[in-house]
Amino acid sequence: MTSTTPQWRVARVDRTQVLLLDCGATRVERAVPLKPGGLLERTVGEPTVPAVGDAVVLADERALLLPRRSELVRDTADRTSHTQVMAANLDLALIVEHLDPAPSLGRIERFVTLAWDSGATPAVVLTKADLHRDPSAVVAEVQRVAPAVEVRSVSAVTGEGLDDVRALLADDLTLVLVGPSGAGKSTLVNALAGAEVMATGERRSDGKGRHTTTHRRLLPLPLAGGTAWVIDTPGVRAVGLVAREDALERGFPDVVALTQECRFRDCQHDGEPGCAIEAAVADGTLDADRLASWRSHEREAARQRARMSGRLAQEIKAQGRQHARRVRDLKRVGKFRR
Ligand SMILES: Nc1nc2c(ncn2[C@@H]2O[C@H](COP(=O)(O)OP(=O)(O)OP(=O)(O)O)[C@@H](O)[C@H]2O)c(=O)[nH]1
Ligand SMILES: [Mg+2]
Ligand SMILES: [Zn+2]
Repeated sequence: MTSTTPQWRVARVDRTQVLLLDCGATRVERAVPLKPGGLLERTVGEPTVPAVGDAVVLADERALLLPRRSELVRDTADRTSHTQVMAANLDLALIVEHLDPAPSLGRIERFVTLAWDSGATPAVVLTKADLHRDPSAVVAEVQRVAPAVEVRSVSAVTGEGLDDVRALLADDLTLVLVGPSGAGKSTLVNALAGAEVMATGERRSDGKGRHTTTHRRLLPLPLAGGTAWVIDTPGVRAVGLVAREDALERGFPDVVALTQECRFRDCQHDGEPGCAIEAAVADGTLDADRLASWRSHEREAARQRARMSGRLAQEIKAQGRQHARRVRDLKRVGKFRR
């Protein structure tokens, strides 16, 4: 084992407690109660809501969260600007979609942007290859919306493509699986582990109940040369974007390269002369849908950023009001005394 793995990591988060996993030799699990509000103390900074994958030190029976080296954050589409940390301390984000029914290219694009923003490397895994006539055609289609990202197809039924996914893993690497419900995330985890470590959506013979994943979970994943750490997550349909500009640039390198060829640096790609984007759409080099995605990602991320700063501004204003009230009260007391 390498020495970089922290001994304790958050394996599951519930309302009132977290389950810690000893990632050293023992693999012992241990429940630790949370503070009110589901918070856990940190070694640095205010207490925070823990995320699966967080590294923890236990000191005098107290659990302290260590700083995160990466986190996958999505917008929960709340009225307020609440965001949710889906997983922490990741190296690889496997974006899992089924080949049949057809994968959602829009969702893949969004997850690619989120993954680049998280600090992890995205890769796309298209499952249920056994149900599709021509997986390589879909791989090529997905590759177009995910340039510079590994795209693989697998079948948990035939085992086809599993080695291609294993090739992305390494000792001590942490990966998360994200994608819609029924994509086959838990099935893929089991296939990689070579054992049934997660319950899957297999319909029971009595036709009752489906074992969809309800909690995010960190598990050890034994490899030929070591152990990787895998985080399985419940399916998500919609992916709210929270992204910095550089994440968008990494998700859309094809579009960004073109913008650099526009005549004007601040080109809005809206009828300006010498616009390389419009020229590329006209000659078919750039897909109009791809351009539309890029524009909508930019708008959404900008909106999310504005909401975030709006909330921050509101908090500061509220603090200011409180302060003003206090000053007023003090003055009133002062007047009263005089
Ligand atoms: N034919 C076929 N079926 C698959 C494959 N992988 C998964 N399935 C089936 O797809 C269904 C859903 O699989 P799960 O692994 O539970 O899907 P999931 O992504 O974990 O779903 P959630 O936990 O709800 O997010 C199950 O019935 C699996 O047996 C595959 O490669 N081929
Ligand atoms: Mg699952
Ligand atoms: Zn332009």
